[in-house]
Amino acid sequence: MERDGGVTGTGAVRPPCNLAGGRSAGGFSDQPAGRMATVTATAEKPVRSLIGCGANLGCPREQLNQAIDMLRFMPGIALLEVSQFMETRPVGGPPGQPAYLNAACLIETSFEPEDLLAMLAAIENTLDRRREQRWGPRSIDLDLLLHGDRIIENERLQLPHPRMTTRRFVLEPAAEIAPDLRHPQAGCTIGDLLENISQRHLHVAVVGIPGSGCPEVASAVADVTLSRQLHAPAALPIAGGPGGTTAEATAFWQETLRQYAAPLKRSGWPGDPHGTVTDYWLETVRLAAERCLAPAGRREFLTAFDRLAAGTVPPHIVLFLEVGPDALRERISYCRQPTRQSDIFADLVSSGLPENGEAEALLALQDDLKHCLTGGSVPRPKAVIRFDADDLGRTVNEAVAAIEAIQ
Ligand code: A4P
Ligand code: MG
Repeated sequence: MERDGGVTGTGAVRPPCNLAGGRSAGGFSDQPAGRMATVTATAEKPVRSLIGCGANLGCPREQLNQAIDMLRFMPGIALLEVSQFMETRPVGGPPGQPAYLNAACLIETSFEPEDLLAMLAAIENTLDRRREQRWGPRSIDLDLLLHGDRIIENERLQLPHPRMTTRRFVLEPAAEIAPDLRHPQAGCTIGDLLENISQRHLHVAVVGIPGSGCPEVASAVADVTLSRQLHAPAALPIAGGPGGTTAEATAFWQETLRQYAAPLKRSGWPGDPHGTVTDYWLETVRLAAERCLAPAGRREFLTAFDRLAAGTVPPHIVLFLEVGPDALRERISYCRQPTRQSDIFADLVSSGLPENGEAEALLALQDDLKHCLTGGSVPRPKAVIRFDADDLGRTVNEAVAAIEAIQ
């Protein structure tokens, strides 16, 4: 990859000049840059980046305009579009925060996404951004939502932005300026993502292996959103489930599939605006059966699966709970105690606790689910949000926030 020259910012921040918000465009600027970053444009050709902006402290409109002007005059960045500003209810974080003002910007740049993120952080710092509390009130927040079709996951940067697919405060302004921009993981456009969360009766599936907390998280989300709840109709026998070549095993998995598919039938699906929260996904049954059955039985099962799945309502949103090996083993040990006081993680018990506390069978299924939801070949739900499910309380809060963001 060719480096096309360093860009060193030294100039002063321009005063706000677009107090009403609204569309604006600009070319690659030759103005002196703000005093904020030393970066190098390294991508071979410019890509389009989508930036989400939010503020709910100080003078949000002024801060948004200042941030946008800093982007406008940043060498190496072409500001193509700016959305209108939208007042939104705070999602997540401490209660009693002021309302947010949110917006989106479409830029074109040759900067690498890591450099761009550093520049956004520098703009935030210039505008007195304090980081005292996650999702706490802020003078300005600039999130890198999309950067071409780049998919990045490391400690500093996640691309696409991991929480954008259910956030109306992100998707509405973004769809105003870039409805046709593609989200590389969802495999659809920003406009499609907005339409996806605007269904009259949403189907939200909380997905994970037994012991990841799906029933618990699904109940909390359903309670907060006044949604209908559908629980897995039967246990998923992961460890020691019937397998092999026997007709009995194939019949067992087909019956389990039938039970799981029945409540999701298109024909009986409600149309009211409250939505449905399920604590299972039909694909989990397929993956579990595929692990258990021998090739002949698997083929027969998959034929039945395709026929039944076609008549069901797939989830619009998947909340995928990923539990780590240590937390899972701890939960298995807890469930083994005859004197335990609560029926938390009861799905682990009913799915047949793995022998000797070994969690490998479950973790292998979790890997299959992850592959399916992040890179597999099956048609994926448009909105998939992953959660580290080791701390159940935190998972509940974050899952509820992800669904509240739809409003
Ligand atoms: N980071 C990783 N990937 C990215 C990315 N694609 N873009 C890292 C930006 N930052 C990314 O961010 C925390 C860390 O995320 C950074 O160190 C960066 O390296 P932060 O801005 O310091 O803190 P934060 O914004 O509080 O955390 P987070 O988790 O990014 O929050 P979100 O998801 O940005 O949500 N409600 C309304 N109505 N409107 C809002 O704008 N915003 C939030 C913040 C919550 N509720 C809101 C709104
Ligand atoms: Mg942020």
